[in-house]
Amino acid sequence: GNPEPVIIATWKNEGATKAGFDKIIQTGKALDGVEAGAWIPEANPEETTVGYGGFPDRDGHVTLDACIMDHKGNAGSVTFLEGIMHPISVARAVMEKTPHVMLSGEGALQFALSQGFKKMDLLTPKAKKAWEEWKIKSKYEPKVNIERHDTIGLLALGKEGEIAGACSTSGMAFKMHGRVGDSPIIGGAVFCDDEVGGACATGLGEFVMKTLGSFLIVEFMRNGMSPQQACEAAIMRIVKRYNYKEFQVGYLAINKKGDVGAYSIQKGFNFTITKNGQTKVIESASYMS
Ligand code: SD4
Repeated sequence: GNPEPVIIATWKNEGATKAGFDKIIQTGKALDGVEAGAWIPEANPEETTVGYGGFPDRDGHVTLDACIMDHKGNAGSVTFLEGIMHPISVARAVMEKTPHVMLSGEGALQFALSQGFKKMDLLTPKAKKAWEEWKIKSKYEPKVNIERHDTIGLLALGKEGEIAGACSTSGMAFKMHGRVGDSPIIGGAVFCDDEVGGACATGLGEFVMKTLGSFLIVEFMRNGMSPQQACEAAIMRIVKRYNYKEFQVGYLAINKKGDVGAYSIQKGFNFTITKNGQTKVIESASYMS
């Protein structure tokens, strides 16, 4: 028989995994679960790294990246999108309603509006204040584990044992205008292959993009590694080649049996899992102690 439905998310995101799990119980589908999970931080103004309430770029624009992938290998993504609270659902619409994989910026916004999404101002007073304080020194320095909550990556197994993944973010705070990270990159922040499993990423997107981390993890699993071993091997790719000392990347992986793995460069990464209706936050092992 199929394994029990399970959903995992980067960081402490109990609201997201519970909402995603409930959705899987309702519709049966992993894809619905990861989308419903991403909605929670996207709509939460207190979450300063995803959707509404996300910190802006250095020019004061909240620009969103998101992607989604299903068990058939379909994928959709939006990048540099402004003014839409739920970029994950726009990414899903790109996947389901267009012949394309990725829409960007103004074109992504036009598409979203044509699909009935409503435009709104995503810059909250809290995020605006943080930006104004940042502007005094205007120094871009991505911080490790700035917050407990961060870019959300999600992976789920649905009722048929099928796999899906999603990711949603406002990107690195105070990034250059136009900067796009790993979060909308299929194979970077998310990859699923229904024969093998799935992976997702959080942290410094530049490292994830340069090593195509989630694709790499799935390929490692295809070649026989466990989800845990595959996450560790993908972190080692970064550590071997780049100056990782000040930076964080965290990976999650799941295989078709529902076994999960997690690994990060720095201490402080964790993830949330909901299965059998139970939700737990688990600390990840890390390369640096
Ligand atoms: C990015 N990976 O834009 C995202 C940001 C992130 O923890 O995950 N922050 O690079």
